[in-house]
Amino acid sequence: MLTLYHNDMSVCAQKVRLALAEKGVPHEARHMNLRAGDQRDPAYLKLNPKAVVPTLVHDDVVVTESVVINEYIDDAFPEPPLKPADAAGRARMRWWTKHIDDGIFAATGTVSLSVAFHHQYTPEIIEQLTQLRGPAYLQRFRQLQKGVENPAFPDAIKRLYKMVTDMDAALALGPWLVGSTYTLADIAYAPYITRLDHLKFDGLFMRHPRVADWYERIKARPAYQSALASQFNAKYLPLMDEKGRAAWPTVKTMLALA
Ligand SMILES: N[C@@H](CCC(=O)N[C@@H](CS)C(=O)NCC(=O)O)C(=O)O
Repeated sequence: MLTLYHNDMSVCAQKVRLALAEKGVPHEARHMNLRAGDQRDPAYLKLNPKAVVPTLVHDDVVVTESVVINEYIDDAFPEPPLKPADAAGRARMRWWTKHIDDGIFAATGTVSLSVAFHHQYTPEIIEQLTQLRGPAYLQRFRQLQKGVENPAFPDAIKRLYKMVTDMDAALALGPWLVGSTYTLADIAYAPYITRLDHLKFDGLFMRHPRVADWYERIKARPAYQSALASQFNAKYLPLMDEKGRAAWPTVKTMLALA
């Protein structure tokens, strides 16, 4: 029995859905409404004390942290393999997935919330999350509400642009991030480039044709269509589109892009 607790637009959950879809593993998907507070339900907190998605439950095994979950999926369901066969390739793959936890996820949160998602948070949600996560959360939220004027925004944008240029350099060496094989690294980055696309910040990667081509090949995979595209939230897309377009001139200036 395999159950995935997830959310349609969560980048962390999207990469787990993608791994399960590539494997064709049957599972029960339980969608968590993060704005309604499903992640704070006491029963869920027992599985995931941080009150975040995703969480994978496989029989009596509970796995949290999306990078760890995807490695677990590849170990528990070996076909088709999503890790390179050799040690050097696996190290390279983990270099990519580690950088998500080391900065790319946080930068994506800062950018997405500053530009678009903070508009969805009611005072009640902010209050509940502050109770759960502590006063530092409220302080951070007040900064996010400043939009592109959030003092953390320029560094977050620069981090995401570095992600794109790192990908571009890697893709000069082969069709996928770790050479000739599609791996958990490609799966992990698919939601992040998708987020830039949804925010209409595609100007960050369209100037790098190798990344643009990688994204086209990712989107063409049946797993992307079933696990991501068909589940995009119809309310979030226009919000990201509208707010992202308005922010783009500032982003361009910050990166001194032509
Ligand atoms: N490092 C964790 C991060 C999980 C995380 O923060 N998930 C976000 C969605 S991408 C979440 O559940 N947020 C809950 C909230 O907004 O209250 C992972 O990779 O699984």
